[in-house]
Amino acid sequence: FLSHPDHLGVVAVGFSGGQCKPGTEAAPTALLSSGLLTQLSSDLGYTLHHDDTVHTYSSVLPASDPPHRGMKNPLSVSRVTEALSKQVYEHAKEGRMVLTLGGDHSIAIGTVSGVARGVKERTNKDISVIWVDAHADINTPETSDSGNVHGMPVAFLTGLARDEKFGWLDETMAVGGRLSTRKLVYIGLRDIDRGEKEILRREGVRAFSMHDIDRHGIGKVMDMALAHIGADTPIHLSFDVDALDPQWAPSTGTPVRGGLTLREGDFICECVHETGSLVAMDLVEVNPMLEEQGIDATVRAGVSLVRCALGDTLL
Ligand code: B3U
Ligand code: MN
Ligand code: MN
Repeated sequence: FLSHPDHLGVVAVGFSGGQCKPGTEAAPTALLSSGLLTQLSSDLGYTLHHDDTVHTYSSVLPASDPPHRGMKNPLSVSRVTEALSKQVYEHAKEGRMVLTLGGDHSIAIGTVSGVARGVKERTNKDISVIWVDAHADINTPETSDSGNVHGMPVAFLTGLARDEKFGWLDETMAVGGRLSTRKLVYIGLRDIDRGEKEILRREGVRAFSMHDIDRHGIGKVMDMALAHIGADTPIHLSFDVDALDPQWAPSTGTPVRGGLTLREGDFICECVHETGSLVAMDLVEVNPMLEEQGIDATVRAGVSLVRCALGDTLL
């Protein structure tokens, strides 16, 4: 699905307004200074398209941003994801693979809509999204207890939630940027709000929880997840580092015990790479400020996941 599979667009997003803990805005710098991009170009042979900037979108951030329908920082999230959606779209429409380094998971409103639109325009195909996360991030403003928009991106991307402050998203969806709930697969879930469970059930979303992984093993789960997506479908992998067990990724805003091992996370990424259908990856929710001891581990885990998704093989 890529006209330039060895060309990689990289967008570094220093944004943490989708949740309340400062620190995720520092993740791109931490990931980049660990040498991630050098590894992708030297070891894996990608030609990089990167502006050497960690974007903070300060020029579009509003002076005041009061809560709206319970959402915190609604206008900031909207403006940042609007700008990000355009950046990602520019890479996707050129037929490049796109890597976005977050930032909290609210930024996926920008990445998934931008990739979906770019891929649709170029290939007339709808993307599938593999959402690897401890959480389903499918709250609507009304079902959310926290008001944090990083718990809502999937609801906005699928049109289950709409808001006038996100008017740009309606326009982007109208030109191919919408995600169907049928084209969405979750892996790693273990902390779902009551309202989210109802949405997942009602919409019949394909979801593999930690229970499913314990029962079948990650190998079988990946077979089932990829079978649901089907061959010949471009895949966007949105990887929340909190899908990993806190043992492997402690430096994240809402860690939940009982998660994936690093090897299981890497395996998911390797399987997605093997399909040859990967068009974009997000790595989100790394928070280098949270746990002194865990910084190195979480950043290293993130680097490993990206390398595996982009084609680093064991042998
Ligand atoms: N479902 C909860 C918690 C949460 C979602 N995403 C993260 N945490 N990282 C909420 O706030 O919507
Ligand atoms: Mn998430
Ligand atoms: Mn999460």
